[in-house]
Amino acid sequence: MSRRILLVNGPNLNLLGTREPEIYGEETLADVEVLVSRVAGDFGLDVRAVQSNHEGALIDAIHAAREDCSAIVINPGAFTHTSIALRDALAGVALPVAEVHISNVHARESFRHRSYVSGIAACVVVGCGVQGYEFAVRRLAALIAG
Ligand code: CA2
Repeated sequence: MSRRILLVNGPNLNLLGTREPEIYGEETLADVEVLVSRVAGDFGLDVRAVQSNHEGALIDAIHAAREDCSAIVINPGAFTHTSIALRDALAGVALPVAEVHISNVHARESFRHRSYVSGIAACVVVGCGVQGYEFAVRRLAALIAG
């Protein structure tokens, strides 16, 4: 079995740490990728990190994970609330998925309360800041270990 996790960050998450620190904190996307790689490394897992502002590019990256990944950590950004195509891609690759949201989406606008991804996710981490990515990796590592 592959010892790799795919880390996917969706639209606008390339801006992490540059604006809205009161909602998303001060850490950058690069900080998140370092954190995820470090935690995954503790479990003997490596990480392929992808960020895109384009729905199709995210779907292509998810499809490619079938070849060489054993789990997916994804913050789908605003596509969480809109994209059946992203959900279908995640369901289609049949890998365990951890859905992460840095902010507590349930304490925000009602349009952020619905997730098309949660129904096919192995776990959902919401409102824990970027530490949520760490929790997601730990949970997936446990699931992969069986
Ligand atoms: O809380 C999360 O992680 C979200 O997935 C972030 C998305 C938002 O649309 C979801 O409802 C919840 C937005 C990401 C935008 O990130 C930015 C970070 C800094 C500055 C501007 C945008």
